[in-house]
Amino acid sequence: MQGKTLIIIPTYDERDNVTPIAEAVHKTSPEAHILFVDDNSPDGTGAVLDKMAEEDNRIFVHHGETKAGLGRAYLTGFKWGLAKGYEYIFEMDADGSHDPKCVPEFLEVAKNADLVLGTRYRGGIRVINWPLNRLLISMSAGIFVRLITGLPVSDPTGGYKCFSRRVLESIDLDNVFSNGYSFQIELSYMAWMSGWRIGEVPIVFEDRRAGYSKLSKAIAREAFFMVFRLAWRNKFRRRPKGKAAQEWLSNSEE
Ligand SMILES: Nc1nc2c(ncn2[C@@H]2O[C@H](COP(=O)(O)OP(=O)(O)O)[C@@H](O)[C@H]2O)c(=O)[nH]1
Ligand SMILES: [Mg+2]
Repeated sequence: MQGKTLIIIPTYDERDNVTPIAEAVHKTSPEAHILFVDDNSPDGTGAVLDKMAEEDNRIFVHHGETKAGLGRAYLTGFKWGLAKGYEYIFEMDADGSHDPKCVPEFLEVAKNADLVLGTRYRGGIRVINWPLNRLLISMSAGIFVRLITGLPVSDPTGGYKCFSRRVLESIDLDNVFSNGYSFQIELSYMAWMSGWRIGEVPIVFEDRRAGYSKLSKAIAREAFFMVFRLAWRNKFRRRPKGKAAQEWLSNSEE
């Protein structure tokens, strides 16, 4: 199963993180392939990645020209992964906040779900080393998203997730409009609205130890407005249409 798995890791100034993250992935998922999508990082991450890809045929690199945002990096990665025929396509941060040890667990849950989300907040709060205000914003964002859109997940802004290829094939990737935290919300929302089953895996999220965060207040603001835009696009209907809704309801009762 792992042989069909691709893990996409977007990078911007992550020179000291890329080697440890690839090693950690391959320690527990030796057959998984990794695609790094680097946006011409000023710190030279791209050159480190080229060397890694040269030495390990499970590692691939895509070089973007300029910093275009997390969402754009993932869309590039998704298209690459679909074209190469991978069955499971993951999103994972480069900075160690998403523990690669959980990959096999995501794949296990993916046997009965189409999209699997890592969750920091179901059954407790598992966030290490975040200032309280950041935690509160993140948790309130989750409640807000659920209220406005109906998306029934416990951590909609999380960025550790596993898509089955059928989910990505069903989404019009050229029409995804958001780029930061709302990119995560938008994709999960579109998958749910299409009637795909969503599973969750509890994860422990630890703030990065090396490098700096690239996600800003402007990106959080973007997410706030995008939630309304998404809901508006579906006329504020808070559940999938017709047959899809019934399937979802019967699954959620399991
Ligand atoms: N390719 C690319 N990667 C990005 C960009 N912005 C952020 N990233 C990567 O996305 C991941 C998450 O970003 P991070 O700064 O850790 O966000 P935070 O965890 O919310 O503080 C990291 O692997 C970053 O290197 C971007 O514009 N382009
Ligand atoms: Mg981070």
